[in-house]
Amino acid sequence: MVIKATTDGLWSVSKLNFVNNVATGLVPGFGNLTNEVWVITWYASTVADCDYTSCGPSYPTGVVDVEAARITSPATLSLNNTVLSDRDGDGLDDTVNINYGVLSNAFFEDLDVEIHVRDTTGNIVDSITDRIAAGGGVDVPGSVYFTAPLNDQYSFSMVMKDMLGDVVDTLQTSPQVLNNMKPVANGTVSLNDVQTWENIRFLGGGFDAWGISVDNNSLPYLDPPTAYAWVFGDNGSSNLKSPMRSYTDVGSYNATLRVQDQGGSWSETQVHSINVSDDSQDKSCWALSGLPQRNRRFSINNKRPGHHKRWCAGTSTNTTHGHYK
Ligand SMILES: [Ca+2]
Ligand SMILES: [Ca+2]
Repeated sequence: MVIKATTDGLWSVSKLNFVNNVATGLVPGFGNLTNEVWVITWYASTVADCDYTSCGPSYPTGVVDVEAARITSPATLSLNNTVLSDRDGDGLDDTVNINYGVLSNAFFEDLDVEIHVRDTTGNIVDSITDRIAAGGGVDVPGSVYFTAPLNDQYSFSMVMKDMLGDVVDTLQTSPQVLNNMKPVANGTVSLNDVQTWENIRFLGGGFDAWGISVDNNSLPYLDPPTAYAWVFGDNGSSNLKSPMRSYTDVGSYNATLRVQDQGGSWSETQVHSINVSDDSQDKSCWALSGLPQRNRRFSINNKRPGHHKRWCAGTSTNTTHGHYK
């Protein structure tokens, strides 16, 4: 779109905004600031339409409809309501849904609503821009969701701009008290079925979701945990992210992981079942059965310094087990 300014006669070019084959442009002060407007368009012809030798009776044609309407007053922004909710179910509200409306008397126009979230100290903690198509004097609803990263009060300032980047309206909400939402523990273990003294890697993982979004079901930030708490079920524990360790005794254990977020909240407990067994005696005895008779007396499994040594002796069908003290 090319427009001519009234005062100095200079031409300026602005791109049209295309949505679903409809292009819109905004002309400032037509008949006042601007006195001439051209829209340049072209027909995207294929070679089959005309290859310069066999164009048929005529060149291909296209039709462009141009509609123009005056925007007699700038679009307005209104706050409909704010709805608090508790995503993590701890009884404390951690999320706010801000519902607003955009009213435009233009035939049609696109408007960018910038929303900034500020904490108690006035720092911007997150921002988003929501493009709203409005017009015809119909109030168009907009909606954003914000989930808090910390226990704090948050206020929301909204700035609506037209396609020329000019501010047409602003809005400010009252502060909303929000609580930190719990992080989620999401660790893994390298082995669930192990032998005694066999090392297991406990891989710590998780995320802390927060931020502003136009979609209720997806938050923009998934921060890594700030702390990890592993409890292994055998009186052992670790605050490392990914500890390596083993179990000394046969049994079934529930290793659990909790993670902490930047706001100091701990996640729900994630459980990993570990089954610890010891079939080393059978293995060594089966191995023995293939040896010559004179060597089949016994084998020793040296488990670790200071621990009982196991022995077994015999054949595959007749074995004896015992412990050296
Ligand atoms: Ca909550
Ligand atoms: Ca959190």
